[in-house]
Amino acid sequence: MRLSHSLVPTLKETPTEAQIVSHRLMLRAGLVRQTAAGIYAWLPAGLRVLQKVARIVREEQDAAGAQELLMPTIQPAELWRESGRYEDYGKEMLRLKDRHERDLLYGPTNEEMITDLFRQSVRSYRALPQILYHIQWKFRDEVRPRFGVMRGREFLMKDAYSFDIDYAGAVASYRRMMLSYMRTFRRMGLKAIPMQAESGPIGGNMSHEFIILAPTGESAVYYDAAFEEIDYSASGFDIFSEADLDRFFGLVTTHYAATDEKHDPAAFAALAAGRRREGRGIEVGHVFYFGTKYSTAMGFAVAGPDGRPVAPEMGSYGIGVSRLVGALIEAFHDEAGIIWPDAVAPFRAAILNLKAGDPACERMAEDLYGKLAPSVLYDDREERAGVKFADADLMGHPWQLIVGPRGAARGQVELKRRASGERQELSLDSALAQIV
Ligand code: 5CA
Repeated sequence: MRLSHSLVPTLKETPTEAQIVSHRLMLRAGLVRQTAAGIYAWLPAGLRVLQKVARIVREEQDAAGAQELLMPTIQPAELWRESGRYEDYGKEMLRLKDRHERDLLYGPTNEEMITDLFRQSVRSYRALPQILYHIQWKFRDEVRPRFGVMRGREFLMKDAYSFDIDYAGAVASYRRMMLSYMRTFRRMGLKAIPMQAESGPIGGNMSHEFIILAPTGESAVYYDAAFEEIDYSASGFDIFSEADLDRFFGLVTTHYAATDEKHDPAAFAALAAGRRREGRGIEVGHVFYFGTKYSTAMGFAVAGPDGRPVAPEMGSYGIGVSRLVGALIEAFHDEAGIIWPDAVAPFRAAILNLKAGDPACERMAEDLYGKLAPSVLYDDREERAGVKFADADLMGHPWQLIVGPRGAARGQVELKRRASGERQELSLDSALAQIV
């Protein structure tokens, strides 16, 4: 992308409405703009991050054997009347009427709809187990939308749903999704800790939240230092082996970790003093096992091995895809701006032409752009070098290719790594070789 002709409205000043660093930086770096309370437009650079996050989520869901589908955002009220949640969900649900006065709603989640899709065509236990997921916009009319995309009203979620014939199968699906989540967050450079959690309006009796540590997080969290030391997503677990899933689940659940809602001060106090950690965290994922709650309420049964009807055991598994963009910035920034991990950066690198109009600089910058487009941002604006440096740091590109008149005369470019600040003078070829 050429910055001179792009909608990347960076801001020098700190917007006053933003209380936390990720919200400030998302506005300042021109990633999003609010269009109504808790509702955001994703501008081109922001959308690229959102899509990279979604792609990692998708790849790890696929690797765990889940199938992608796409359910609509608008749902008929009848489905929710069957489960009893139409009334229960209260004011958080956005209710609509169509021209025929039929009750519709903008989906806050999809348990009812996926159960309905299953009951229409799955008749036998032989078709189970299955896990389905989609990445779709949700709407929850939050009382207090805040912190930008972190607690929005419209937000992008990955939600998956598992169907098993018995409890043992449901537990295996639940653990498989947990391992897949650890791998998903790890690939983004994040360390997520699974913590026991309340299941709230989704229901069920087994639930874990995946928490990223950050001082601005909405939940108070208590955990064993073991989570800082061990990488539980480490390869070595076969995600399709039940024995491996048991071993993984045993490992992550032996150590204490809970949000304030489930905190057990006595169990926490029993940890050695040096191992007790208290902090705050952001919930980036949440998994639930709720058994036959929806299948029973909605009259969904399959023929079991002995021919008798069995209500499938279900679970649901959410990841806050748009919230993750904010959480990533909370985890990766400094005073100058965002420091994107390579895996989710909107652009692999930025090319900064420090002297627009200078023929040698133009030639070199265009040459680099020709070789790297479309994965880089070319700052070809007629701006002072200081402005370009500041915006590149603010936007957080992992690499900066700095083209100035002295270097260009010698065929050299300066390569800066955003995370470390390290700079090197290199030939074009060596610079290109480093950033791939
Ligand atoms: N049906 C279940 C799992 S699919 C469900 O809806 N779970 S949830 O309510 O916990 O939401 C899943 C994830 O969506 C949360 O962990 C969080 O990361 C994200 N999320 C929830 N509410 C919001 C919101 N208002 N703004 C941004 N992200 C949100």
